[in-house]
Amino acid sequence: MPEHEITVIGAGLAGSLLALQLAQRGVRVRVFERRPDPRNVGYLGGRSINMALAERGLHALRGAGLEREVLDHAVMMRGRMVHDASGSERFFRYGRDDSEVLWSIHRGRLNTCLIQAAEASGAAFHFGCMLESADFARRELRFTGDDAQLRRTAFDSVIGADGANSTLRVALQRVIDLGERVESMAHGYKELRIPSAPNGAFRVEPHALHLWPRGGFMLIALPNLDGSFTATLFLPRHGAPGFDSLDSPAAVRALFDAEFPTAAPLLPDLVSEFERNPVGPLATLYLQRWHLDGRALLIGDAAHAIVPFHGQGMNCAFEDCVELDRLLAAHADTATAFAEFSARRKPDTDAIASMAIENYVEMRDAVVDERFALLKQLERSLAGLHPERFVPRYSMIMFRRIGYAEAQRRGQIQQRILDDLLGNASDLDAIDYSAAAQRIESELDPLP
Ligand code: FAD
Ligand code: 8R5
Repeated sequence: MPEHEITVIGAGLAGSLLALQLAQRGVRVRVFERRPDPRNVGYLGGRSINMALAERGLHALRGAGLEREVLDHAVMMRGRMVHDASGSERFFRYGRDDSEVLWSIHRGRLNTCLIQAAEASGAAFHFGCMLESADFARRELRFTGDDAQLRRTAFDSVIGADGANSTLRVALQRVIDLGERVESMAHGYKELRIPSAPNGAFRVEPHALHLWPRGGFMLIALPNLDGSFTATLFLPRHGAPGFDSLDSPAAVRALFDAEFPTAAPLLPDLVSEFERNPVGPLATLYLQRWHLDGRALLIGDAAHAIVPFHGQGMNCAFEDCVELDRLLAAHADTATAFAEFSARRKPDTDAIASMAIENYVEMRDAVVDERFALLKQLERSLAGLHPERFVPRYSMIMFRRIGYAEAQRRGQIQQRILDDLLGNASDLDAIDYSAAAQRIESELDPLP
């Protein structure tokens, strides 16, 4: 009997990492990607040029032997630089020290690096091949190429890593009910560029994620290696302020001059970029099923696209790859591996989906709230006093690999403890730290 082969749709972040992991174990793997080879034509992403890599994603890259290569081209972000409406800025560290930081990386470079490594390990890539449809009864995939010719190929098992608008998902939907539900936000986003200073230097602190929180909306910026930043405006689609009312250069200028006076001078091409760049969608995708026995499985955004506010879409997709590779290695039967993958991952992806939505509120307005600041300060003290048991939820998501669902559960316990301890107090002078210690000991096990 011929050796089982895995076919992957999409050479994006998850597809190319999975291909690398499988090829490293000697599994036969083919990848079909709609875009041309980024190594020949440059990266035609059309998506944000940089993104935040945290511990979950880093761990996956470490396992594949790529951590060094990726970090050599990353910018360390130690914390949030919050720019308030009055024009002053305040820095909030993300972790305990420089071992707990986020890394700003170039999407195209990372993707190319993964493709290169996967191919070198034996994975076969077919670029310019767009999946059109799938016939699961005949185990056949149909693609169109650059020449618009239809091509067919037989498959044993196919994995859909073809992103939020997955074609494999649409094909699966025709033969089984995936229980799909999409929750769209009323907000959208637009990317803008902060160029470097003429000498190539950064115009604002490079080692931070910059944040201009304004209650109902916000602007963020992540650093690039070349001294520039990619900024993103998150705003309601309708209303005032809202994308649909920003319909003239004067309206765009007025919003930035009024709300982001410290950012406006950093954005020389604001108006032309505003006209040129589209408003991106923000939505969460929930499916009840991700697989069809051993024939097909969805991973990454194709299975569970989330909103961006915790910077976990890629990190979570990379964690999918680690888990799937482990299960495929452990089970000779692909159907068992796919079923176990779905059962184990679903609670975790549901948890990060809801925690990502919550971080929008935290980013866009809670950072300026008094009680919120006190609770954060108290959280930091308790984390310092009880480092094995009391780890801020934010840190569990960004800097640990404990399951997202478990991080959410422990986070709820911690939030209750914090709320009870603070009560109605307006400072931390009367906090009962021994009562806190008792509750932490009894309600929170040491983290693994
Ligand atoms: P993708 O990376 O989207 O890859 C899908 C691939 O499939 C693409 O290459 C596509 O061309 C290909 N494809 C699609 N349809 C077909 C077809 N029919 N046939 C063949 N190929 C096809 N996450 C973070 O963790 N941190 C961040 O800071 C962060 N920032 C982001 C910024 C932006 C602007 C956006 C949009 C997302 C961001 N994310 C971030 C989320 C992250 O990009 C995604 O979660 C991640 O890319 C998911 O990986 P994926 O492989 O599932 O999908
Ligand atoms: N994605 C991110 C964080 C958390 C930062 C913090 C937030 C842009 C479309 Cl909005 C956002 C984070 O808590 O201080 N880490 O990484 C990435 C984010 O947005 C990305 C750049 C983005 C989709 C547009």
